[in-house]
Amino acid sequence: MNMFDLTGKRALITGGTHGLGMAMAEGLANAGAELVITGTTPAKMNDALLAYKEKGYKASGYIFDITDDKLAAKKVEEIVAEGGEIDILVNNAGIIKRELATTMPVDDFRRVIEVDLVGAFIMSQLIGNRMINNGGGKIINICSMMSELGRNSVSAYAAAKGGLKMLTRNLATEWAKHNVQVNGIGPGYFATSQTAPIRVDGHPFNEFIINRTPAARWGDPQDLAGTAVFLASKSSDFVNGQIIYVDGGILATIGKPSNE
Ligand code: GCO
Ligand code: CA
Repeated sequence: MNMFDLTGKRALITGGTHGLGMAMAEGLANAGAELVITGTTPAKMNDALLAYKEKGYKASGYIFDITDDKLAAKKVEEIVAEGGEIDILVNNAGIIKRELATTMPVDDFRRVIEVDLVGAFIMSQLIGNRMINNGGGKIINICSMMSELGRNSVSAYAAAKGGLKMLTRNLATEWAKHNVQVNGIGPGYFATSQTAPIRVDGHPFNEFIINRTPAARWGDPQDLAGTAVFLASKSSDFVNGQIIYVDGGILATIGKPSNE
């Protein structure tokens, strides 16, 4: 018996049209899962569905804003009616605004909390209730280094991702007895479009991250797939409320001077 087999499972990945969401979706699909992707940009969705199809995965896409709870409720009904219940939910959709706290517009702060934290709650409530009725399920919240650490200019994102870590523990507390495992993945610094502006060659942040990461490199989105499969599979049936940091060792160390 393959302890990581996801055949017959349906996985919904929010923001699964690109980046880390896409890499995790592909990992789940390689393990046998059928994909349901949400996004907010039709053009990106078309490209993503084409890419999934080319790789031979079964995937469908739905465009909606996860922070609109009434709309999200309708969409989840539609998703289930069209293809069946969701066994695995990956709360991956997220945004970031980089601005020092002294000048961060309050509306930007609110929006980041809405998408990265409230959106994950809305989707967890909608699908978690169904999982409880169906006898179980898996919820994976995509956290961050900023679930643990601060950094100049990301106050809203850190507040949201720290909140998402605690939401993970709280949902695990309430739902473990219903056989719904709620856990998180905390990616370190990965090469995605989100980090593109700070990853350019010669940018001081690029060197800083490579020096700050014991593995001495940016993460490749593929580095997340196995952890996602583990947390989506029966191998993690007694794992509840954990955040697995996939960070090349960042959280293990205080770091080192730039000349070492
Ligand atoms: C930043 C980065 C991070 C990463 C990631 C780290 O500006 O510091 O964008 O926030 O995206 O979440 O774990
Ligand atoms: Ca099924």
